[in-house]
Amino acid sequence: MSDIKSVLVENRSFPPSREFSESSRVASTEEYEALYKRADEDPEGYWSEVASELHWHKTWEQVLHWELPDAKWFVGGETNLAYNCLDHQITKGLGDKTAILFEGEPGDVRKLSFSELHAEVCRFSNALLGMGVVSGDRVAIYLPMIPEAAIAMLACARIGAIHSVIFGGFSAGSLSDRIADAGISTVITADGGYRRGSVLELKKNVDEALEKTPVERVIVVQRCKNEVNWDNERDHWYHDLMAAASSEHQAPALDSEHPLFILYTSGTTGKPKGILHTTGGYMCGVYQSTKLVFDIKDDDIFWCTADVGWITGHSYVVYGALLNGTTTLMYEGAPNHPEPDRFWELIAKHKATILYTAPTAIRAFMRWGDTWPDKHDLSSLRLLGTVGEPINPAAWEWYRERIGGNRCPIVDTWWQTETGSIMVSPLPGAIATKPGSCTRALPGVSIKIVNREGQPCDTNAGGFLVIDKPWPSMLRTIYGDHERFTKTYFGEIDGVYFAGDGARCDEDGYFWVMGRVDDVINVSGHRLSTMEVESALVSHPQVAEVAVVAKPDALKGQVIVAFVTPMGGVETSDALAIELRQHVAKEIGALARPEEIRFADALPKTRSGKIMRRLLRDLASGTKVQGDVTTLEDASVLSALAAQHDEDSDEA
Ligand code: 7RM
Repeated sequence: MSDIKSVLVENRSFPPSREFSESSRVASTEEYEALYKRADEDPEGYWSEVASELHWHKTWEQVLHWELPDAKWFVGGETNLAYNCLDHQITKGLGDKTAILFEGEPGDVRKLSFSELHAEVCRFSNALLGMGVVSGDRVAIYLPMIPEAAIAMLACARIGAIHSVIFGGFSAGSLSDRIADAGISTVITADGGYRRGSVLELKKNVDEALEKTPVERVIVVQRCKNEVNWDNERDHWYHDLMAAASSEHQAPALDSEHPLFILYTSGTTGKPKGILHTTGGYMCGVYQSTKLVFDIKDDDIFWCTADVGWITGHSYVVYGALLNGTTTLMYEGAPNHPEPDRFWELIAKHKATILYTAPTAIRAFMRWGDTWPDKHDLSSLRLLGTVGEPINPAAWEWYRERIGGNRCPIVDTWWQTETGSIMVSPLPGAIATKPGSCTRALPGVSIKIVNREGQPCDTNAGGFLVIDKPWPSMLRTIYGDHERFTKTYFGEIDGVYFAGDGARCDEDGYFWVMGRVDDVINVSGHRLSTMEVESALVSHPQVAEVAVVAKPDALKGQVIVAFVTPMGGVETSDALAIELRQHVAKEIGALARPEEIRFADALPKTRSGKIMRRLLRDLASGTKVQGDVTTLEDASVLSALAAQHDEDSDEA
């Protein structure tokens, strides 16, 4: 882990302004504090009360079994997440209520009530079972943001198959790596998906991926009537399977610790980690956090704009909303198609009450100008949320004013793929907000800022964000690599979960997250590892060595700058730089494409041969190279790189 100081930036602090939300569930700071205290003193009591609000086929015998780093929640309990999302809601009388409100990029709208969604999920559960998919099988879902993505997830959860959703923007290569790592038996995909007016060739990527890593079966949803290649032995149309399947299915009782899903996320190495979540604890975490943070009301239309390929889509587009009997709005396409007001049009048209999105999107909207949101009636909104990266106060204020009409509280939610659900966030109506701070920990969640030795940091002093008590929705392992799990999360600071973020806690007990302290970078709210991008670049035949660093960016938070030493005899050119950028997009996906390629005859290294990334970071961001360079092996390398940069900036 790198030095914490490198990520600390000065943050302006605004005087607390109380956010009002009429009759909010937790109605005051005092109430929040009492609830927090109660949960902190007796976490098991608190979480068992939460769990009691859900349906269990069999009640647990023990709330928590904790043997660091291994947690088991609701031991001996049996439940079914899909049952809780569907059957249980129907029992409560919500059968006719809209569960999924979908709009495709071309403008097609579909509404599925809880009863209709239940029938679809049962049908697909039967279809999967009929093909031989059994409990514990791993199923990859590589779909656009269409209702079938939620149906596929819920059907897997219902029969106990472990889903692994792979974001549609990932390349065939990334798909293949994940299929191999998870031992996938079945892939669910589509003939295509709409994005910015064109068709994403999902099935084609799957075909390419499966050349390297074959699976037993592929199920294809017809979305675009796009022509696709077909393997009669392996490929099945979703609509054929559904037409033949019964809509009756009894949800089986699954052990509380039954594996629910694997979701890949970037770590410090080149190989993404398969984060494994289990059933009962994850269910309680997402249920309760949705309810408290978004202060869910019966008539909410909840729009979380994340793709289901990310944890935010899992926990808040699908599971958290449905567990609360809430209507979830799903949109397939780009925010600026056909015009930059698509989001505002959607909100006005569908009367969305909650908008939950990423700071990078907010900054893009700001850039596109106020005229776009101003054209639409956004008065249905009552609450705004952000997630994925720290939000800069200017974006926060714009969001509050232009989108929320100075009326809607903003919940800045800190959490991770690994935490499963929101850990730190204001509760609307109960916690005053400060732009840029995710404020305070949710009840039942214990966050500390500590130094490397695990000692608490002073007020406002930067340190490492850790979680010092187990929580229900915590990851249980890295799939297939429990040792890496233990080392990554519990091996850095003794006895606590290490999140990999630097943060400080202010005089009011508010948390300010500064960013990653490891080699994970955050481009537009998406996690990438520098090594992952480096491996992609060195796989190009003309590349000898490469170092990838992040550079701060006003729109995307961070962008990727790659320092590349070409193979001997290779002529560097703009064309080669373009080709290398393309190569990364092809190897990983467009989200990993470097913003900038800088060629260098050599990279700055220490005498022991370590690349001095700190220097490269300074070079990339155009700040003067700071600190000690006495260990630099060949100082001429640095001056050559610096000179190159000066030339670059002269051009600009
Ligand atoms: C939900 C999600 C996790 C990393 C995390 C942070 C950063 C997320 C915030 C944030 C500041 C926030 N999962 N992060 N939310 N930083 N304020 N509200 O994003 O696994 O993809 O990323 O994202 O660095 O460690 S994730």
